[in-house]
Amino acid sequence: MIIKPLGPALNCAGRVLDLSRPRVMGILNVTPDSFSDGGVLYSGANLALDKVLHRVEQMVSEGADIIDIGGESTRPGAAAVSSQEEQDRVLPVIERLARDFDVVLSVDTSNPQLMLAAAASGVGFINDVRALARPGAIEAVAATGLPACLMHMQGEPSSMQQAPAYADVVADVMAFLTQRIEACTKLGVARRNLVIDPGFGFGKSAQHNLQLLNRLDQLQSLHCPILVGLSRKSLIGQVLKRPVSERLAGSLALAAIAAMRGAVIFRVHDVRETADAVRLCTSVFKEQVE
Ligand code: 8Y7
Repeated sequence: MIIKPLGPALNCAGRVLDLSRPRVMGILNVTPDSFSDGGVLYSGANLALDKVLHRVEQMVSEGADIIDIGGESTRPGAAAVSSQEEQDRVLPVIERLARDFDVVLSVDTSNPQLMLAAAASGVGFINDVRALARPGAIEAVAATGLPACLMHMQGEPSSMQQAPAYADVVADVMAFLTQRIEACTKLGVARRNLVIDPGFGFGKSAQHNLQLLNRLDQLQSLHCPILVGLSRKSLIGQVLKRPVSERLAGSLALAAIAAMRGAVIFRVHDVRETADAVRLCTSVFKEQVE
């Protein structure tokens, strides 16, 4: 089934992100231990700011609409970092990028203190893999007035892949997101500022991920823009038996399917290739070259 992915617009701290066409969110991990690109922006134990700036420049030139900056690895089995360490990793990068680039910055965090500090430093979007469940997170987002992504996860990264189980993964994820949307609107987050994400790979077996992707269009009934993160994920490795470095074609195929099922924001490592793939999807829906 193909459903038009036409969406509203998000006001990201004054930069308007029009969702009538798909948008690409480029991943910037300022962690020494992320799942597919851990440590590439480091020189030994220290973050190399010149590498960060070069990487962001490259993603922006390749068509990234949003840069998602994360300081806590959420790969399966990752250890938690302290709130202070997370802020020390992320805030200087946000401050510098906000000065140097004309692009929406997103902070990938579950930490309300960091949400507030990042908003004060110029981010325009909050991406929380814990769907604002930490105490004070909803209030923090409400105070910033920024759009936020609510992602579904079963369990915590340290143990989420041990035995994921659902009655019906699509129904369960939808019920969870519905409940989070209600909790957010009750505490003052505007509904138009909420984006939803089924959380591919977060407490899900390969079959759960396949069911969620094939039935992603059902999430459109929640009337929030849909964000997906499928880039290089283990689902691709499980089906194709490819290592992380050889998952580009698989990532693009899944992005195209997600676009056909109504996703509008794509969180990816490979910006240029994904932008091309989803632009072609849009051309097909619209039956128009532009
Ligand atoms: C996702 C995400 C990651 C995702 C959203 C990875 C931070 C793992 N995945 N955020 N973050 N959605 N919203 O493989 O799927 O990039 S980290």
